[in-house]
Amino acid sequence: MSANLSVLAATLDEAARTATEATQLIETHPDLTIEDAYAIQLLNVQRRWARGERRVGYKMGLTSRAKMQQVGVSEVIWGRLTDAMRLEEGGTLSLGRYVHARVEPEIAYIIGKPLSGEVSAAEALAAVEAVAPAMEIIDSRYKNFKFSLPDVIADNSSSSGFYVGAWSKPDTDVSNLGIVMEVNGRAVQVGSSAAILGNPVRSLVSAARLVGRAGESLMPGDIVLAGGATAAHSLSVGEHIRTVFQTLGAVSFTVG
Ligand code: OOG
Ligand code: MG
Repeated sequence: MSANLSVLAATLDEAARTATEATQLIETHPDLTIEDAYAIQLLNVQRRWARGERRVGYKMGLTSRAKMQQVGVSEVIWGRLTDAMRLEEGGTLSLGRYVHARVEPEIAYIIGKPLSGEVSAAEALAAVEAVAPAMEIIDSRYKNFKFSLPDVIADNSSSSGFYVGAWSKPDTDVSNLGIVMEVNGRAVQVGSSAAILGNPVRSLVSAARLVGRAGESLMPGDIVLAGGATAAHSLSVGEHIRTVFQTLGAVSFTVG
């Protein structure tokens, strides 16, 4: 199977680089396991590193019911972030670089102390250096944004970009913050950070466990995106997206 995994990885890497749709891997490989899928994800992140991108952290996915329902997959997943995915807050996003990009409100953590394996919420919080409001650009490479659990994991959990706003102190309470995502001034998604596993710190606990299982650790300086708090919004050219987070501030960009 391993020779095959690199062929499958190459297909997804090509789809991401050229912003073209790919067919779901399980259509041709119905036996693809979760383990295979994470192996494919790692192969493609290694390709990115080989092209000069740098590791900057992790993203958690499907940590809220709204997200699980929107994509029809209900397992917490994770992916890897590189510096090339970081987008300039307040800038213009070129939609042509993506297959069918969506945006979702997230909470970002920056890690101050290594964290891996089974940790308590208190231990996870103690490892946080700062928290910030964030938005993630997700762009499933699969046709119609439709995928199975192994498909989405192999596709680096749809990760393609992220915006981070101003950092706040690590003891800022982000357990239940109101969130409003606006498109051209009109609210399109309204929610709370509590939608993220009841408290976004639980996403950090899951991140430590899941990356630990893969032999990795959340490291000082790493950014961790806790997962979308609401369903994602499909982007169109001309939209100004602004998400306001109670007490943390706002994050915005324009779609060009
Ligand atoms: C999968 C990625 C999920 C989140 O925050 O829940 C995700 C997808 O929706 O394409 O990033
Ligand atoms: Mg997300």
